[in-house]
Amino acid sequence: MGPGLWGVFLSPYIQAVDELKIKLKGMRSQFGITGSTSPIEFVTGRVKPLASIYDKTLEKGIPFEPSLQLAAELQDIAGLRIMCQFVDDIATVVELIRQRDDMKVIEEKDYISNSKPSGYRSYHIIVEYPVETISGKIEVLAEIQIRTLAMNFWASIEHSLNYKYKGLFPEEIKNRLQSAAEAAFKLDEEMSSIRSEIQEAQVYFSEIKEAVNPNIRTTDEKERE
Ligand code: 0O2
Ligand code: 0O2
Repeated sequence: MGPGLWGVFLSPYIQAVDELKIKLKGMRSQFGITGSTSPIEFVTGRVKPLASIYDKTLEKGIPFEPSLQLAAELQDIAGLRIMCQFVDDIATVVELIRQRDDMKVIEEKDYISNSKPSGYRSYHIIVEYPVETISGKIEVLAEIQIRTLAMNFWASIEHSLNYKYKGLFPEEIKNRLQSAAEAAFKLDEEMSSIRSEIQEAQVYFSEIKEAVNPNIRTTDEKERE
């Protein structure tokens, strides 16, 4: 198989990543416009490099050639990543994706409730996404990984160490990574509790204000009259 065939095979994936990046970033800006805080901190995307596709075909024991089998078994050739500040934001983003009708959710993997043995945590959604090409519509699979900034920090460090040790971590490094994953989990929990504190404080603050001066009405109340 020459690179020409790979170019043709990968081009709808490039298109899908570009389009999905715009759409997911669009959700972020819409929250900005409506003045509400966005559950999305930032979005990244990539098409799986050929070298990684090659490694995956060896792992899975499938031929390294553009094929329907490859497209079906490598569900992350198109990969999007959504980073959130708080763990709760992840469920909000998942729901937003489920509700869209420009992509179809095929599978969800909850590595947040059930973290991987490595310590990895993230929420994965496989979607089917239609790409319009000059020779018609092609449905491609894309993997959307949704995680907090802390989960992302851990995963990116672990990923580079994994690369260095080719997956064969010395026992000590493995243990340290697992405890670092615990620490990241604690950080997320702490941040979540601060977030609810802030929200409780805001509700409390507005109640006090109303009690102190009942003549001050909100714009909403005025509009209802
Ligand atoms: P902005 O305005 O900074 O949000 P492209 O290079 O065109 O293919 P893109 O999206 O620029 O596409 O690159 P990529 O690598 O997919 O995504 C990188 C985006 O994620 C960049 O934003 C980075 O600023 C943002 N990013 C990366 N790390 C962090 C981080 O730790 N915190 C925050 N807040 N953002 C991060 P953009 O898209 O260039 O635009
Ligand atoms: P890369 O370099 O990110 O592209 P699969 O291996 O995909 O056939 P599985 O187990 O169903 O089978 O896939 P999974 O675990 O749902 O998703 C795989 C992707 O999740 C990985 O892609 C990583 O991006 C991420 N991931 C899963 N486990 C770990 C982990 O322990 N550490 C880190 N850092 N990331 C993880 P790739 O293709 O492995 O790599």
